[in-house]
Amino acid sequence: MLESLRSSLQGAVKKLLGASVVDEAAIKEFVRDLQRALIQADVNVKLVLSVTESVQRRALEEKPLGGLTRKDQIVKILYEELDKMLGGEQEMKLDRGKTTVIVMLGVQGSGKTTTVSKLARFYMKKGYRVGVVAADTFRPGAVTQLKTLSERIGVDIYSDEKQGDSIKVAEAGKRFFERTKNLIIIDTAGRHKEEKSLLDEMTKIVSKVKPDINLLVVDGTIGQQCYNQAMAFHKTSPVGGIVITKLDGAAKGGGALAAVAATGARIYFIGTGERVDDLEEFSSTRFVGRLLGMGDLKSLLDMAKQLEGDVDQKRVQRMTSGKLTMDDFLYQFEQVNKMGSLKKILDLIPGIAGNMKAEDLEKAEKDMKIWKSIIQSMAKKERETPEMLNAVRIKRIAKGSGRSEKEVRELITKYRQTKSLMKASKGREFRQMLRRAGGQSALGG
Ligand SMILES: Nc1nc2c(ncn2[C@@H]2O[C@H](COP(=O)(O)OP(=O)(O)OP(=O)(O)O)[C@@H](O)[C@H]2O)c(=O)[nH]1
Ligand SMILES: [Mg+2]
Repeated sequence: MLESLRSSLQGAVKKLLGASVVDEAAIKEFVRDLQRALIQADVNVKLVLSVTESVQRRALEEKPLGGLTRKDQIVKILYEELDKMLGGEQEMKLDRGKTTVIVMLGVQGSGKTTTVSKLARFYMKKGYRVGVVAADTFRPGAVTQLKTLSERIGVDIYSDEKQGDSIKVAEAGKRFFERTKNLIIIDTAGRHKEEKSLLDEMTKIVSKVKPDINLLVVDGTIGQQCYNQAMAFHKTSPVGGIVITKLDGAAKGGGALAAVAATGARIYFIGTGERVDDLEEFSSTRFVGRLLGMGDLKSLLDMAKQLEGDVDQKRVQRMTSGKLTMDDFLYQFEQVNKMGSLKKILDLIPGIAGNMKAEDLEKAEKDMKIWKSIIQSMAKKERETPEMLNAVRIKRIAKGSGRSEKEVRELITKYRQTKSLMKASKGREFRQMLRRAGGQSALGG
């Protein structure tokens, strides 16, 4: 899917990762490569410029998060900006406890009927009781098409070939399934090429059938031209979402996605082929991850967010003023450890390697676990004033935590070193570490 966009984006990233230095010139070249890739995929030029401008600005300004190299950071920025361009997370939520009625809308040949059966299959697999309604009374053969598809997937269908009024069929179908199904999907005729009559039709159906969700089906092969359809729909449909079809092999698919997202409409699904299983719930995060050929982007971004939001200000103030309790000590190592986990996720991504060595990380993680159990066996006043830890107390703590006295002593040594380091540098080191971890705002700059 979107092969050419994928390969050109990956090419740009590879080039960046292979550069010997990441200076302004390299960043600008990277940005030019991105522009070329996106424009080729029919992403609107203005949009391309605004996205790449953000990438460039952030790449030049932002300091890498702890444990990340500058290159990693730039790839992360690209992720985030593409994710934003495609609208972020936007799942279609159904309430199993009630009957949800979905009406499909869209111009001729956009893929409505196919998508009805794809959706039916998708939700049947999730255990929904689904019924579909053949309310396209306009095109000869439309009912037969839906019947054939429905038979193939074993979904119940309501149709009435003697009824020529599509709205009557839709209403009757809704009534027919209302009590036995919890999801009713209504296929409609797509006779209109232009937006106005499509919207008029939609308004009519919506006012009569009162669906819970309107789904506009747009053909992804038309690229950024999707914008107008999606915009008109988004403005008039408060309960709507969009399905973009034919993204398999569509050279302009990237443009279609970006154009629809730019309207603020939610992209719920994408169609990726003619078969009934060729439907995917759209998650821009997952999608961008695949586009860039990288690992679990979502966990990466979550982790980065956590690092950014997690700094405990009071504690930092206390620590950097030269006081340090055992809990503070543990906290500090936990922060470092989080960066370690971030590194692990980054390692899933081919071509990216952070600064930390794997063995170091493993050891730190192991130490942390041991220290945690030891500190948990200390009395509250011992944690607050570790200076009072004498031989007797050490013995007791070792016993309580199931650790050796040697390990307890090691912890205390490490604690002392950290404390004197903090004192000597007035907490500068720790501040720096947190800053690298993205805690600037919590530290006031
Ligand atoms: N490659 C590909 N083809 C698709 C996809 N979705 C639909 N199609 C094809 O597009 C054509 C039109 O699909 P339909 O589902 O009949 O479209 P429609 O909107 O119901 O058309 P009308 O009822 O005439 O308005 C069919 O040949 C489908 O097989 C998709 O995701 N990928
Ligand atoms: Mg149809």
